[in-house]
Amino acid sequence: MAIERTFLMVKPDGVKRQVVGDIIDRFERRGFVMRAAKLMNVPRELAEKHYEEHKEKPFFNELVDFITSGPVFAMVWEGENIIKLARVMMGATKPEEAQPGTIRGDYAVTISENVIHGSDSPSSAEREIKLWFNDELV
Ligand code: RTP
Ligand code: MG
Repeated sequence: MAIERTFLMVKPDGVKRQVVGDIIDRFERRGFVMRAAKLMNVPRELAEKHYEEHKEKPFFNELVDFITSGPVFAMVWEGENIIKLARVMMGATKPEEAQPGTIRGDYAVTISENVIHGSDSPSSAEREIKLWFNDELV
């Protein structure tokens, strides 16, 4: 298994609830390495590009409204098999399927305000890292 990079983002609800430190701690304890990070307000155009795979879904506007509603903490993390393992650490999208011990299972009870985003495949990771960090990568 090769060393991978993934894009993770603490969503506005997670930043407001001050769980950024806990989330960083979980990934550091697992042995992953942070390669880039920034606290930022999300321009609507960036949010729409980020979630473009969902643009025909009924929840798209609500999703973009939510992601642009307050600062997010965007990050690039690196490690062995991190794309899949980060998704496991995040927990399922549906709150009733998010296991206790996962980030969403510990913090989220709704499908819309679910604390964290993580790339879902190598191609998404590559696209999202370029989209959010462009030339800023360390
Ligand atoms: P994310 O992209 O944010 O990491 O979440 P995900 O992969 O677990 O889920 P995805 O299917 O990509 O959906 C993106 C976000 O859209 C919201 N959603 N709402 N109302 C609904 O049925 C619904 N379905 C999805 C969620 O907030 C999800 O994180
Ligand atoms: Mg997704």
